[in-house]
Amino acid sequence: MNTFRPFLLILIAALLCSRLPATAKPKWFADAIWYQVFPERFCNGDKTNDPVRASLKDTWPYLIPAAWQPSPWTSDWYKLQPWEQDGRDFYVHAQLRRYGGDIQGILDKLDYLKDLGVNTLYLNPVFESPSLHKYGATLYHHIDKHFGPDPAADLALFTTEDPGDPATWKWSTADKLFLELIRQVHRRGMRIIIDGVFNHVGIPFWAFQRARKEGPTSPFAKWFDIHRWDNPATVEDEFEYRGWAGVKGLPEFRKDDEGPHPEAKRHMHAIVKRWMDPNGDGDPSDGIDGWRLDVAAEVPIAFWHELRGWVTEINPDAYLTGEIWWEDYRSHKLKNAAPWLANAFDGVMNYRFTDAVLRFANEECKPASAAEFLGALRRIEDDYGYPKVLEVQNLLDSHDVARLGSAVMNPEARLDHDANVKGRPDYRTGPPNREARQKLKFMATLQFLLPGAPYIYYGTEAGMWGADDPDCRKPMLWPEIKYDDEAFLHTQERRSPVRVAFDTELHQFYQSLCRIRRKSAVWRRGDFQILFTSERWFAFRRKLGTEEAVVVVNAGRTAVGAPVQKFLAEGDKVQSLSSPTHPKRAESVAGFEVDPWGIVILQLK
Ligand SMILES: [Ca+2]
Ligand SMILES: [Ca+2]
Ligand SMILES: [Ca+2]
Ligand SMILES: [Ca+2]
Repeated sequence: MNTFRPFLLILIAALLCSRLPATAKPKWFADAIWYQVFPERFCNGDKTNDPVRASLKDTWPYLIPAAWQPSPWTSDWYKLQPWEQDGRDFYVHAQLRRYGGDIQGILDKLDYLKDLGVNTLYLNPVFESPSLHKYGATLYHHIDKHFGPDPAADLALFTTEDPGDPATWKWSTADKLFLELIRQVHRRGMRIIIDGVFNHVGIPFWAFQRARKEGPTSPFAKWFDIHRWDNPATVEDEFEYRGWAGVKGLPEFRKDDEGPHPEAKRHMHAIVKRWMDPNGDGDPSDGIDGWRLDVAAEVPIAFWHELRGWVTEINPDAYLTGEIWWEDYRSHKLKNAAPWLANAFDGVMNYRFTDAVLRFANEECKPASAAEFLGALRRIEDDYGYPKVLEVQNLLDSHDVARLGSAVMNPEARLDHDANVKGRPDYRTGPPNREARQKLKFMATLQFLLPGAPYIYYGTEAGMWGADDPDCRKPMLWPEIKYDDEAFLHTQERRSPVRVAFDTELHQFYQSLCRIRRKSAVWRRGDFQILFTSERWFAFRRKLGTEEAVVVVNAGRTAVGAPVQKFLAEGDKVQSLSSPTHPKRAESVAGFEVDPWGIVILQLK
């Protein structure tokens, strides 16, 4: 207890306050341990269905080298493939790369996920689309043919339907395998949600193509914002329309205050029904358990209220979460998602949490103090209320930001900023060093012990690293696969190659976090009470009924003594759970030290 300073206690006793009044009961959302799967990059379970050159048509960067081939799963990320040696930048080719991940791969790895300890999957878009990320759909009513077992048969099936008439829709081989995935997920007591991209589509989207072909009188012309039509008498294509964020590859739906055109909405309603109750018998157990709604802040909220109604009618237990993040990118201001949480969504991708954790634990130049960190958490809680603050997705990385394994090596870069290697050639793109690794574990532990549902981006538990998109979308590391060293940087060779392999130790660490979270509802549903704060350390209590746990968090560079006994009643027994960041067992209640970047959990009996 050499670093314990009693005067701190006096200073901070005033900060004691109880949070989370129990007024409403949280739903299963509070018990979720999320795992995000980026399907093209998670697991190639079927080598016979891998994308072919023709499937890349009509998506950026359009020009596909004749020698194009799928990329080897195990290849060095920045090393150019033979077909990429045409002088164009790595980041052009990166959008043309396909690695062959598919639904069979996810099925094959469900037991891996179960064993890791997660229980809810979020899949990036899975519908038919020419892009690697599938944010620009061709069809909403079919799973991408290269995610399923028979792409040729599926392509043939598409031509037998009228995409505008749900009565003609059939189930493709990819669709059927996806329904099997839902079954297998549910059989394991897990849940699954998918990306709903209802703001924009891809160039080949059936209604967009019909509008283009049929001209201004097409019934689909009013679905989109078409500024100018092609003049058939001229050689050039005069067709002009609005794309999402100015991106022509992603035609945007025309919207008024109520959202997209009523006929487009009718189509979307049919899509929601198809995937939430596939056999249409009124029992949603064969369907997905919810949606993650892309660029949600860019669609009028009235549409989300309407979609909420559709979803609730099919499955009142379904989870809706929105991608709601920047209010002002330049000033690092994130949106308060309260308006959407009021009666549209159940949760949000809680990037406010990400930002708060990174500022407190990752930033080195001017890190947020413990009080500032807790203040940021308090604001989230005040804005979202109880029980929603337990039900939001507390992520530390995703397909849109640098991986946590890289964030810790680049503490000067804030969330979603300065992590783009093209703009920041000095960004460190190698594995975390020892101290960075400790910080990673520290942040992950906070993520699992604080209010809100923890969320693992695929591969972060396996030790993956990577800068902002697309470098955060490398093929997943699997223990049974041998990978090439990373011998290249974005524009040159590395001085010394780095080894790439599944990180068993980190994986076990994440397993232990999942176990702690699952074992006791106190982490999932308990009150949150701050016990004391100092500049770089703090302690909090989680309490649910008679169960209590005290957590001491030290983000400093020196060990701290922690006077936890002050907050225990006479006769309380304290037991140290396996504390991943703290090697010592807390044997004595009277005093112990918390290591630098250490977190100690005491469970009160
Ligand atoms: Ca495949
Ligand atoms: Ca023309
Ligand atoms: Ca059903
Ligand atoms: Ca980004």
